[in-house]
Amino acid sequence: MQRVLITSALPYINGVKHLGNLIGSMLPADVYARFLRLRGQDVLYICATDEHGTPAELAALEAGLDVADYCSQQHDLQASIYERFHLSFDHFGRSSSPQNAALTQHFCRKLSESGFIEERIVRQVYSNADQRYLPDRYIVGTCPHCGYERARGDQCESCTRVLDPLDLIAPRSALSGSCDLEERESRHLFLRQSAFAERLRAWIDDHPEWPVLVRSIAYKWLDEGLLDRCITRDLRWGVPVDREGFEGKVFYVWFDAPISYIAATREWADRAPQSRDWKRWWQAGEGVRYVQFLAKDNVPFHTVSFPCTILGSGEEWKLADYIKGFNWLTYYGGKFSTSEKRGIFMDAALDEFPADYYRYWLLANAPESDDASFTWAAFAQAINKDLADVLGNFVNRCLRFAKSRFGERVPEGGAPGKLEDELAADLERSLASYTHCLEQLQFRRALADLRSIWTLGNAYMDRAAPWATIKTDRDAAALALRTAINLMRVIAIVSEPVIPKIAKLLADTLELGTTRRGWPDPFTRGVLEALPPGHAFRAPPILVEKIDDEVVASLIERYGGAELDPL
Ligand code: B3M
Ligand code: ZN
Repeated sequence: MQRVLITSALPYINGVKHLGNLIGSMLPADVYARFLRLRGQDVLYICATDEHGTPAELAALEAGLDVADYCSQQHDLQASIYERFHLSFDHFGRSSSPQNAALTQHFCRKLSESGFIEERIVRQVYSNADQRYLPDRYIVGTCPHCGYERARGDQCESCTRVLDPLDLIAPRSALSGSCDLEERESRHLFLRQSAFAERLRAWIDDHPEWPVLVRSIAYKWLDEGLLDRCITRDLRWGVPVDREGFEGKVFYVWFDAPISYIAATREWADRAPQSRDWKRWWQAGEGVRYVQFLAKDNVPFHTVSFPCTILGSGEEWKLADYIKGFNWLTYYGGKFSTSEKRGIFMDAALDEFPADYYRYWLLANAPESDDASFTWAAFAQAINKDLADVLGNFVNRCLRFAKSRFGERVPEGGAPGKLEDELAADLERSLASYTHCLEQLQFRRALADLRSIWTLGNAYMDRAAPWATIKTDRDAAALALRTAINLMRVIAIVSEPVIPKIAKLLADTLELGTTRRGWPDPFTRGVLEALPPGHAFRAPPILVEKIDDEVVASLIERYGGAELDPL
C-alpha cells in the first residue's frame, strides 16, 4: 500500500498562532493524516517551528531573552497548544535543529556544484546604533512617491508602491529610530531560479488536479519571470553559511525553512534510529505520495523556491505530489493579525471551549474556494445545532432510552426491515461521498457529508420511534435501538478525524476497544450489525454543551467584533 508523507506549513516561532493559521494548514493536514491512518495506511505527518529570521530575533529582544532560549520556550509552548488541539504530528520539529543546519548546508553545496549559485555584491543598510544590518522593512522614512512619512523600506503602506530602502527620504531605523545609517557592500549568494523556469512550468502543467488557487499563483509567478534569489543574510541567528568569505552570515529563512520538512523527518528518525529510515520518505521512486498543506501566501515558496532547491540539487529528492492551498480565514471580515493581536489565538480559544468545537467549525467553513469569516454567533450556532442538537442529542436520547428499557447492553430485537434497509442505503451513499471528499481533500464538502451522516441517526429514530413501539412490540423497539447503537459506532469511527476527542468519548461509551474501529469501507450490511446483542455500553456522557446567547455576547465583548456584528 502506498505510503503518504504529509507536511503542513511551519508556523513561525514568534507568538502563539491564531485560528486562521490553524485552518490554513495544520488542521486539514491533521484530518487527512487521521483519515488515512484509520484506513490502515502508512502515514508520516511532519511539522516544525520556523525559527529563523529577523522577527524571531526581535521578539527575543523584546522578551529580554537570548534568541535560542526564546525559541526553545516558544517551541515548547506551541507544541503543547497543538497537542491540546489534538494535532497528531508524528513529529513536531524545529528549523533550528542541527539536522536542518546540516541539510541546508548540504543543499547549498549541491546547488553550488551544479552551477546554480552565484556570488554577488549587494548594497545594504547598516545601522550603527543598532549594530546590525537592517532588513528592508525595518527601515522607515518618507515615501518618495506620495510623501507618506512612515513608509517601510520594502513597500509604502500608503500608496502601496514597492520601494528600495535606499529611495526613502530621511531614512531611519525602525528598531531604534536612529538616523545613523550607512550603506555597506556585502557579498551574498544568489540561487539562479531563472534556470528552472521550464522544468517548473512542466511540473505544474503535469498537475491539473491541484487546486486552481495553487496553480494560478504558481503560473502568475512563472509568467512574470523568475528572479534569481538572494539566499543569504547578514544576521547572527540562522543556519551559518559554510563557505569561505561568508563567515558570520546565515541562510535566508525562506531557504532553510522548507528544507526543515526533510530535516524534521530526520529528527523523527534520529529518535529511534534502528527502526526508522527517514530517507525512504523523501526519495523519489520509493512509492511515497507527498502532500503539502499551506495558505495562499506560502504558495510561491512551495511551487517555485523550494522546488528549485530540490531540482537544482541534482539528487533524488521528492517534489510534492499534491499541494493543498487555502484562502484566508478572516475575523469578522477583517484580517487576523499576530502583530496587532486581532482575532482569536489558539491558547485563548482553548480557555473558552474544547478544541473539537473549533475543529468542527473551522473545517465546516474551511476557506477553500474563497475566504471565510469567523464570527462568534456563527460559531455558536453551528455548535448548538450540528454538534449538540444533531449529534449529541441522537446519542443521548437513544442510549438513555435503551438503558432504561433494556439495560446497558445492545438489545436483541428482530431482523432488519424496510426502515433499516433504507437507513443502510442512505448511510452507504453518505459514507461513500464523505470518504471520496476526504480523499480529494474537499473539507467543506466532507463536513457536509459528515453532518448528513449524523442527521441520519435522528431521522431514523423519529421514524422507528421505539418509545412508541415499545408499548406494543418490544422486539421492534429493540431492533431500532440495536440499529441506532450500531450507527453510533460508525459515527464514532468516521467522526474521529474531525472531532477526535468527542469521537473517542463516544467510542469509549460504546466500549469499542481497539477492534471494531476500521473505516467502514467497502460498505456492507454488516457495518450496521458489528455490535451484537449483549454487547455492553456505558452510560451516555454529555458530548457537547450548548453555547447560549449571553456567552456569545461576552465573547464578542472580550475579543472584539461587536462593531461589525449585527447580533
Ligand atoms: N513560516 C510562513 C507562514 O507561516 C512560514 C511557512 C514556512 S513553510 C516552509 O505563513
Ligand atoms: Zn507612498
